[in-house]
Amino acid sequence: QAQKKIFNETDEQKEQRLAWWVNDRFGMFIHWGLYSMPARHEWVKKYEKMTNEEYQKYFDLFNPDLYNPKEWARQAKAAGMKYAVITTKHHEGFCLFDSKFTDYKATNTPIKKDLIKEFVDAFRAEGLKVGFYYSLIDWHHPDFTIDGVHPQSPSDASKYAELNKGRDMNKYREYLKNQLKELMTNYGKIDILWADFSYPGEHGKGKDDWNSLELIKMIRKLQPGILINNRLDLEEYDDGGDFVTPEQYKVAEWPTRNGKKIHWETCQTFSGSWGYHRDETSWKDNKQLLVLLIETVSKGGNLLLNVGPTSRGLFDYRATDRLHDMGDWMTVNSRSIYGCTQAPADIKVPENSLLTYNPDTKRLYVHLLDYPLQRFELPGMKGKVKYAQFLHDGSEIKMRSTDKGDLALELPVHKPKLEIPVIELVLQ
Ligand code: FHN
Repeated sequence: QAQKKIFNETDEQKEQRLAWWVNDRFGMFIHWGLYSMPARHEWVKKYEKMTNEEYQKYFDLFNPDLYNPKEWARQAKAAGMKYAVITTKHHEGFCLFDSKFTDYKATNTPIKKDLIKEFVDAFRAEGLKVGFYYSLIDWHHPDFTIDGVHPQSPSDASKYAELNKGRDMNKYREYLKNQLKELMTNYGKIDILWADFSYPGEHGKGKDDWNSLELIKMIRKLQPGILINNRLDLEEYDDGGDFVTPEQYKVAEWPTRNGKKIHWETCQTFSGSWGYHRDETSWKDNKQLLVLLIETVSKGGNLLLNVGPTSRGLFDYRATDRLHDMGDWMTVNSRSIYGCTQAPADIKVPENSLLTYNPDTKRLYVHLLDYPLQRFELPGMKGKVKYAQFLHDGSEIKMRSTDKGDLALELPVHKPKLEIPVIELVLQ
């Protein structure tokens, strides 16, 4: 399929622009807004069909008095996360940043703060890259036309015309552009723009509703090194987004376009909700979370793992506990994540394990999902490995070749005290 491009960036220049992101692999997503007060999902306004008036009480009372982004940044860094993407505005339309173009913003609530400014300062101080999530959808703005996902979307489609009388999407497009310009101008170097989301089709909205082509050109002009996701509905262009964004499911294999592997980042929640959800019960356990991270990297992807802070400004204790546990594992095993990718195709994946590979150091990492008794065989690896060790303590693992051409590793009977032990192989 002929390459249709917006920009005249070469593939090498693009890979250079994305190099830090490909290396870092692991980031924090943060969904925070007025929806943290009802604390029953960030789509609560839609699910409960609330009007702006019914939702106003959350604006009037929003006061995250315990907000301390330095503590958030400390937890993210300790977990091994290298970048963070925060909702500057979610579908509810409430802006965490001090926008000139609306009164529906944090600086007009009891907290009276530009929460985004403090966020970028704190995360940069910890050495993390910063990204902005920005909702293209806005359920508060008077000119955003009521459509299929809007809280007031009618069951009878013939009602749309009446409901949208007086709503002017030209004014909304102007608002969208002005706010993105503020975000790309007022907060220093922004590393990622995570636009969310397009849903073209009947009663939907896509690139023409957002004026996506103009937006992406403006964003790149203001922030030349920025990475942009694929949700502006510009996928007809090879460079209409830098990475694809599968979410909330296990990605079977490295995504491709026209037969070529493309950059991808899966975003996932600890529980079933992006926003703080007090009564949510489906929380992933520590092993599931580690497998999610390792499996993603084993298929050449990034993991953006989400926290939904409370309306007091704290991480949910259930998230803090999981971040801490992931950090314990990453402290001794991050070498199998950072700078790693899918193992070469000619290396067979041993049973009950996941492989990652660092092409620069030529080291292969075997993640043992089910600890084997005493021996562990690497099919076809005879003569290909110089040295083997446990990654967590750097202790040698003795190995010998089998007459079948495999490599047999001799493991201690007792499993190291780790959710998922990792063997580092120095290849010939
Ligand atoms: O509707 C949003 C949802 O609330 C959340 O922000 C996710 C995160 O990727 N994006 C949309 C659903 O895909």
